[in-house]
Amino acid sequence: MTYELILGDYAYSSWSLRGWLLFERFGLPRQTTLVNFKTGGVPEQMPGWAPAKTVPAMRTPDGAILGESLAIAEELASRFPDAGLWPKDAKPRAVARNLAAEMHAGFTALRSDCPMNLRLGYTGVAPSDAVQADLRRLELIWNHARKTCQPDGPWLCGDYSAADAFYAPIAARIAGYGLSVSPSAQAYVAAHLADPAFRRWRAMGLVHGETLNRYAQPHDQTKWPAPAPLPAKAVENGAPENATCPYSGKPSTHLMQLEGRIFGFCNAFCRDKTVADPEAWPDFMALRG
Ligand SMILES: N[C@@H](CCC(=O)N[C@@H](CS)C(=O)NCC(=O)O)C(=O)O
Repeated sequence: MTYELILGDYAYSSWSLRGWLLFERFGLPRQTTLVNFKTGGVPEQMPGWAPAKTVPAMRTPDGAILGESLAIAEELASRFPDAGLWPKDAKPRAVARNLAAEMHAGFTALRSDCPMNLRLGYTGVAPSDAVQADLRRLELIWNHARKTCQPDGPWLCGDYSAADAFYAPIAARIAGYGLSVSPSAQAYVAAHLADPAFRRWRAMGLVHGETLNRYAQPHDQTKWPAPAPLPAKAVENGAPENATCPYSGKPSTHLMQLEGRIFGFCNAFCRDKTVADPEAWPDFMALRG
């Protein structure tokens, strides 16, 4: 028995992104299933997960069900004390916990006016006063965290922690809606957009699931505001240089072309998520050399 994780749509489910990052970013084992945001209600698609009724939800090997992402973070930190979900030192750990808790409880204007959509960016967005107040609050608490924790790198409290996982979808909203923030907040947003784990999630969101009109916003659309991925494409014919899929070890059946070379994968999803952003996938990049 391992940990089970149930998630929503990669492109639109910001809470699912948080739950997934808590596992993916800290190398934790899990078996993942997805609900389909197009075909019906979330609770109806989670029979057997009660009392959880939203995604993400986690079932522990001993059968506890957690439907709150903050509780998932705390429980994983208790059960995997060496994984580094929270900073080791007491003071940055306290700051990180407070950041995650404030995210879990707040920023309702930003969350409701700017729903996460990893498939596109918007331009010319005029944020409401309430969204601007949320942005000012983010600047304040992010700056406070940096001042208190003095991190060497881009993350808020030292090494990447659960607090950063909680703010990854906020970074995606700031970037995706082109919201104006200070240079230091912009650098934090850019760190999330460049983070390979975030990029893996987004790559899956580009190729799995459909565009859902209910998330469409009345703004002009633009490209996702991050550097373009390596120019890969799916191809039908060719001789792959790898006989087996870099992810599963199964025979190569689905082909991708990159930089004049042909690579093989064991199924369309493995191929297409790699086409979407080759550099996000360490096992593929090791193959590419
Ligand atoms: N409190 C939950 C919130 C999760 C949540 O609202 N998830 C959304 C998807 S992003 C959901 O499942 N919505 C479906 C619904 O409310 O029926 C958490 O911390 O994880």
